[in-house]
Amino acid sequence: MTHTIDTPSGLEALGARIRDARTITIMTGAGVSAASGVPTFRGDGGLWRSFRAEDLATPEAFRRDPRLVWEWYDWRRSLIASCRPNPAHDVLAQWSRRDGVTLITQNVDGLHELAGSRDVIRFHGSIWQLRCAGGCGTASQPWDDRQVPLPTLPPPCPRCGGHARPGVVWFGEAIDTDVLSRCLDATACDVFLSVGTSSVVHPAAGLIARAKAHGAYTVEINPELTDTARYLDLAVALPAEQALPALRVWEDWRSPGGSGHES
Ligand code: BV8
Repeated sequence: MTHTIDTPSGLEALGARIRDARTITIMTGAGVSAASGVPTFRGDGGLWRSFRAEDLATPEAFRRDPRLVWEWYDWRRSLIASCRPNPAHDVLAQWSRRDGVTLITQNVDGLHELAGSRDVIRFHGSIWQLRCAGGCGTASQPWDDRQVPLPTLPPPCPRCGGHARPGVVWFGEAIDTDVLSRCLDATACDVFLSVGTSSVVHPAAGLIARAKAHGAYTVEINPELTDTARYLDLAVALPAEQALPALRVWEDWRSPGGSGHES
């Protein structure tokens, strides 16, 4: 039976449970960056030119019209470049300094790293990385490119001159095997928090069920209840930027200065 909390004042017990946990795994989605101004995928106003992510974030769309797909990514990169971490990112950056904490994100925006989180497991890659679309030998070695806007669309692969592609995982593409293995291992934890995700996209959406099967205490932080309700011990129906600071898990929580936010 899922217990629901919808006011910050009811979070003490969860804060204490997290403080006392030996291992904590957090998986975040687009909702954690919403307060930073990064549009979510399936929320209002989150879509671009009425396209759906599922229509553009695919190898087929890229093969059909690489320029259109790159216009979408270049637009997102330009938008994200002006976004800063919010208190949700800042609190998770503080937590990630503790032993036993694993942070997995489905987001490709890099805001967890900007807030100071270390060793972020990027389940779907990074919008700030490119890799050769032609597999000229650099196919598995992405490179960083933070230019906004990009000077040429599609950008060229510096090695073969063919098209580069965004260093993200598209629909129909497999998750990196090492990344997936680390995430599956991390579901064997005391507390699993799913923060700001609609839990629609697999295999990421399946991690909470595995954590539950491992005996983890499972929590969702999302103003909307998602389909994972059947795996939840606790639903926190609050925005992440309110709920995470309100947990006051480690009283010495201070914004690490990366984003200047107070709780
Ligand atoms: C694969 C990178 C196999 C690109 C992304 C099983 C069942 C059903 C379907 C499948 C399945 N297995 C596979 C599939 C197919 C597919 C899939 O899941 N389709 C879905 C749409 C049905 N999955 C795949 O294709 C995956 N690959 O399975 O490969 C394979 C195996 C071997 C060999 C070959 C192939 C790959 C999927 C990866 C897709 N790439 N992103 C890019 O970003 O451009 S997914 C994309 O969606 C983003 O990464 C995003 O993170 C992710 C999930 O979305 P959310 O983060 O949840 O965002 P959303 O807008 O949906 O929700 C936001 C939530 O936040 C809402 O609930 C809202 O209420 C909440 N919120 C809002 N504000 C706040 C908040 N919460 C807290 N605080 C707030 N302030």
